[in-house]
Amino acid sequence: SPIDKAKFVAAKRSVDFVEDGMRVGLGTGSTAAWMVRCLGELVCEDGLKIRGVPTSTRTAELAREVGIEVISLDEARWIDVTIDGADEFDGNLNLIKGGGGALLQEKIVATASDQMVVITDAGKEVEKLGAFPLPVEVIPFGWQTTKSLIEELLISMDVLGRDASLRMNGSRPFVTDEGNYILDLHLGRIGDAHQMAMVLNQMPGVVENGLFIDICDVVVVGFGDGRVETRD
Ligand code: DER
Repeated sequence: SPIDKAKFVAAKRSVDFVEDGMRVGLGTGSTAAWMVRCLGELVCEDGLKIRGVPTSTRTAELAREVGIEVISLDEARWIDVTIDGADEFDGNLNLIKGGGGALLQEKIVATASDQMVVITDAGKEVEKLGAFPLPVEVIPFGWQTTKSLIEELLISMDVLGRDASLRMNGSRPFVTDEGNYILDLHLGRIGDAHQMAMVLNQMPGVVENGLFIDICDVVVVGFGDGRVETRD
């Protein structure tokens, strides 16, 4: 499909940021999966020497499958470049991430990197963040109280919508790699993303949120016709 083509060409271009000897943060999601496959080819066919730091168990599995040496963030200590997807990005390269439920490890790995490169199809570019539901990772203990407190807090915030919903996996709550739950906030439009990110993480029970503010350095945008544009 045109969207798959767009994701593939963005992923293919993004591996230009990877050099021999690098520690590479490996993102999560369908676009990042293309990037992992492209890197695997370079490792197996061109002898590219890299160590991959995955942002989810499923990315770790795929990386091993395609022949990439996987190490933990603790072993890597620091990362040269992280390549990951996003659900939305705006003109300041601020992001909403977490559609795939890996936002906690993704944000930790991205923050521990010299450079963060985001790869997306063109449909992810927005004027204002918030049309995509904002994922918030919460510990399971007291999650309904946390949800109510967040909805109450949102009343005083510059947003269009204030509903939060527990992300489900079939008939049970979705559980993250760390064993936490995710609340998706249906905000419609976030007036001040920096403030929203700060305020949410002050809430007891909240582990992390999907707003990536001042973290992304470059966005590589793929189009259905095979074109690629870079935003930095
Ligand atoms: O969960 C995530 O943050 C993923 O990177 C997601 O936002 C992008 O997934 P996609 O590449 O499958 O659209």
